[in-house]
Amino acid sequence: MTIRSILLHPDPRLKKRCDPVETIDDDMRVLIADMFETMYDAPGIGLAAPQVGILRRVIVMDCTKSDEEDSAPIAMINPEILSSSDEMNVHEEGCLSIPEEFNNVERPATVRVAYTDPEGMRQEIDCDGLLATCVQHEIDHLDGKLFIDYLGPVKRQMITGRMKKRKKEKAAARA
Ligand code: K1U
Ligand code: ZN
Repeated sequence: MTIRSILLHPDPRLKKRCDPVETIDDDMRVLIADMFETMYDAPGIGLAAPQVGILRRVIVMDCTKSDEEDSAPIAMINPEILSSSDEMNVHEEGCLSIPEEFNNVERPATVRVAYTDPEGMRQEIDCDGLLATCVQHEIDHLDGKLFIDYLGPVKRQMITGRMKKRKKEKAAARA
């Protein structure tokens, strides 16, 4: 398994709508294993394929809160939100492509999601709490949407400005 590089905002690949997965082959199984490795290493509770530069509809998540709880890794291929609650929930969100920036985002409190699992079986689950927030954040990545797109233009531009500066500093440190 390989830890892949995570793209940092702003990057045009993070703004693209991803294509559906047509076949679950060995390359797809390697991608999913690498995405889990990359997410746990970061560390994060979710990761979408475009964040590692692969423009396909694949996400991984593990919203287990502490080491005491059993881990609950979930990989979703071609996930779709079937229904969303009218009730909304505000949760502080972060993003591995926008490190060190956190903001409250309002989203439906519960969602029903259909997806194909890595064994090729179509599944449906009801998500609430942190899992509901995380799955909506990850599916947004597949549609080229970032959590900062829910913020006002001033906050969004401030975060993008800080990220541009940090990316320049990182590139200069590597040179
Ligand atoms: O998609 C991503 O960029 C991953 C992101 C997922 C997410 C976090 C919070 C709300 C919605 C979606 C992250 O994992 S950011 C890192 C993070 O939240 C975290 C890291 C370590 C322990 C606990 C949380
Ligand atoms: Zn993210």
